[in-house]
Amino acid sequence: SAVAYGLDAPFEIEYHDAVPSTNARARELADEGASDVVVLADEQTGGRGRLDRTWHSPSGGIWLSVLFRPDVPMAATPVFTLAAAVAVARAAREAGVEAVIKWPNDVLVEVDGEERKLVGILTEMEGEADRVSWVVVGIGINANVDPAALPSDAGATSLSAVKGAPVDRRRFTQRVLETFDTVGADPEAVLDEWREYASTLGRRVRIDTPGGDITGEAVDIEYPGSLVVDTGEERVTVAAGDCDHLR
Ligand code: BTX
Repeated sequence: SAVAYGLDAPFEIEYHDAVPSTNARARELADEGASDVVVLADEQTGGRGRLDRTWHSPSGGIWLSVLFRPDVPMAATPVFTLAAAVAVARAAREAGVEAVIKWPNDVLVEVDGEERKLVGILTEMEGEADRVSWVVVGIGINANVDPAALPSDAGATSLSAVKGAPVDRRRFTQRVLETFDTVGADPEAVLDEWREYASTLGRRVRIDTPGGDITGEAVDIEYPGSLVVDTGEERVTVAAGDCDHLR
């Protein structure tokens, strides 16, 4: 429970020393009818990224999934993923790590002139187009993790590596959950704070979308999380895709 973990969080906490995947466990709880639960683990033995990729989750990280049942249509859910990125970026900044957000939800920090990944976010949901049944937002934070324990080609780093000292995981987790809970309920506030931390806006980007590549200047983010790109000829609104910063 939240009390057992020493967290005064707006959700009930189910803590595991080790679990295959907090997202998988949260989905199980969703199938049992639960809501407003956070599954939290010190280590994941089968952590997952998008498209069934592996998410390395050694002991010392903050691996968590928030299960909730918002009264929103499917199309509104990207804003929760942005809210998670905002919550972690804010907590990192409070802890002295200048985190930035790359569209849509990569939380990065610059190390030796290169943007390195601190966090991965995986949102899953079920329900009808006009109303979701549940949403699970999985947040993987490389907190007190040796980057050598992470895949070398992933361009990863950790809070402890950037700070040169471990972070207080309990406090960090609490701040992330508080911000997610408060900001996440207000889409305009999410977009405003996202703009404040964004490293993508004002940059030249190339986005690999199902309909082909789009290249141009990223000028804004729009509800529920689309990037507005000025291609020189027109402004296009991109809902999803892999984004590269070109300069
Ligand atoms: P993604 O598909 O964007 O990123 C996955 C890729 O990131 C991998 O292919 C690998 O290259 C790289 N990678 C793997 N582990 C790490 C790491 N620890 N740090 C940085 N880079 C890494 C991003 O997927 C979504 C990840 C969500 C993880 C959370 S943890 C809690 C919850 N439970 C669960 O199983 N997944 C989520």
